[in-house]
Amino acid sequence: MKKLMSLLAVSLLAVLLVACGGDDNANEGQNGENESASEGGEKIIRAGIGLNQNHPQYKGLLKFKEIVEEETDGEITVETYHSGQLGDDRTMTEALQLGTQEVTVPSTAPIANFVPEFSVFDIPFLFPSEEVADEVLAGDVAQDLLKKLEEKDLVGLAYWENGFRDLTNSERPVETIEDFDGLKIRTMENDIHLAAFEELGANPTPMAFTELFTAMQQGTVDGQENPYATIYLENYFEVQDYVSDTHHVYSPFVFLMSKEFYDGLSEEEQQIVRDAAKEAGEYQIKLNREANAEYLEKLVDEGMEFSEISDEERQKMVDAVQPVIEDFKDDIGAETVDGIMEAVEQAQGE
Ligand code: KDG
Repeated sequence: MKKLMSLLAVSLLAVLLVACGGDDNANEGQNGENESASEGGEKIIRAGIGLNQNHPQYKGLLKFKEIVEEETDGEITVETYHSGQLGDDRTMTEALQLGTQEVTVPSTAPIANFVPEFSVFDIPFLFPSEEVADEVLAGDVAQDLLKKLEEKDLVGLAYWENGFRDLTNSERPVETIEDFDGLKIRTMENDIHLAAFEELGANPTPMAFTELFTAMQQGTVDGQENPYATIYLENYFEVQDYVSDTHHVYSPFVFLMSKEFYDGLSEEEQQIVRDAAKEAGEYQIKLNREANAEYLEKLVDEGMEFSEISDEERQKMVDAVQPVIEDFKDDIGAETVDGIMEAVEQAQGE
């Protein structure tokens, strides 16, 4: 009953927002008074994300809008929504399945609730670098995973980048594995993340991104983990004191489209949205890496205390979470785990 009420509340909010045409600046000229994804032949893409308008993810979405509207001479228009205006990663993905929204770009972690194989990317310490991640995500195993989404009425058009995730908290500096002890850490809604932080000695709790800032502000959780760009651009330095370069997971984003909407496009339009998602993705990843390189310093300027994790301590963390891989291998699918791990080794030239 509670889930139905919250889904109804989110849908009502989403409809109200769409009726108002979303982010006024980005959706100028939109009449907004439409409930369906097409108006008099013109097709409308309602694209929503959880992060705010300053994040490279939103800049990527605006680039997608620019390309699609240009390439289709306005036959397809894109309305963009940020900061969870249309809901959180799970409710927006469900909206794509229902056909009440056309695009969202969640992390792989919440997508695993729809296609379990996507949890492979949330195996801690899987990717040693962004370069290796790029090569693996462009590879056959990762590209085939995108096709699995169609079984769930979703179309995966491209991988974008959230990035390497780092820990913040308001209790104490985290430099050793012992420092995790009992910390109440918010994780994304993903069982592997929960299990990994339990193995590290923390007390993890899954939570939607849209609830995170308030939870830290009210002390419901002590900390969280996200890339530096998100920590800075979402102002987490206002409610967190310590940041550590745990780099414990590399999070890809997946550019998702509603299959119902995609199937309703002409072949030419399908190619345009596919190419646009890729091109805008390359642009987003470039901005994202510049942001993540720049924002740690800004976090320290804002008063956060930075702790560098030594290789020795990081190895202890890597060892501590190894059981998680064996525990979840069957849930994810052994073929997918072996395929991605092999691709990581090949990309590292081993
Ligand atoms: O827009 C994407 C966000 O909603 C989410 O994926 C961010 O990494 C994230 C988190 O911690 O939930």
